[in-house]
Amino acid sequence: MRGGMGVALATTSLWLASAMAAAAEEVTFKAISAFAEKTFYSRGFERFIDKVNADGKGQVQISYVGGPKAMPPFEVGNALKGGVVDLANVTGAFYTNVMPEADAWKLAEKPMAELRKNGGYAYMAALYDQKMQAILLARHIDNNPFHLYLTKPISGPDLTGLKLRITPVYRDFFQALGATVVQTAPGEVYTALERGVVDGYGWPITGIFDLGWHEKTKYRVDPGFYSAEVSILVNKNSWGRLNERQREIISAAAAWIEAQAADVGKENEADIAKQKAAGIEVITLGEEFRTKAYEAGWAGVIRQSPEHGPKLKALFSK
Ligand code: 173
Repeated sequence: MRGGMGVALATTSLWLASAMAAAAEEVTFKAISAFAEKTFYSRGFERFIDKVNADGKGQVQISYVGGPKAMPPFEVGNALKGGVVDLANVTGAFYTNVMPEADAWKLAEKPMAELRKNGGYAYMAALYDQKMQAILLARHIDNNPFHLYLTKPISGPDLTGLKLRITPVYRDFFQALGATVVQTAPGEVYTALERGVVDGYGWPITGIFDLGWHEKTKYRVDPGFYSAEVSILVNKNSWGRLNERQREIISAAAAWIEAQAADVGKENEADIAKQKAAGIEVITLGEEFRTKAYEAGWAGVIRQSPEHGPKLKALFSK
């Protein structure tokens, strides 16, 4: 009896001690998205967060501070690099100030699974390590072409006289076709269209309904070009604070969400139908529109990064 009680007490205190150790070990990461909460480009990140928070109880948790209301999108890269946030959901075009090469993801014509094998991912990982103090955990958006959307029609691949909203994604291409460009965060596109400050904008095939742009959009230009990239990055020092088990929880959620990039094609089709139903007309240009996009895109990456651009082109192109 007494012995049994002693064992029970010892067991209880052991349990208490390990519970306390686990509680003390639990790490909470702060996460930000460069895209508005609950919109298309944040959703994969939000699913990743939910999974980590479910699988990581007592180990690692993610506190999501939200989207551009919490931080301007073009500042997310610097915040991640400096450890102001531990995790970020962001596209390369938003942090070319820190790492110009990041915008080259859009030009990859191979899936991430292949780039993780052929050295393409490893080449970029070294640049993330040096320039961003970061690790790219998962690319959850791929297979998602960009398009030019307009309020006025065009009759060919000549954008002379048009003022277009851009990010670094589209700059070299639209300028090569003669456009005047103005960079804005996604949050400013609606007002720019409403006020007639721009005649159109670059954006991927999905998501124009999220912020109401369909109301102001009359035409979509086909074909699409490149493949939009949105990825989850982690600060290197933050990653260094995790133990093996905590890293495994995050890595498993990252692999799970990266595998879902293959499903983006279904979302593309859904938005194409939705755009049609909204009365957005399609202006179809020849395949040389797309060819020109890649030429201008790679020329831009190589100009920004003469050292790494050509190597990335060799690793990323078909
Ligand atoms: O147009 C943009 O803001 C942009 O660069 C982008 C990149 C990836 C996904 C969505 C938008």
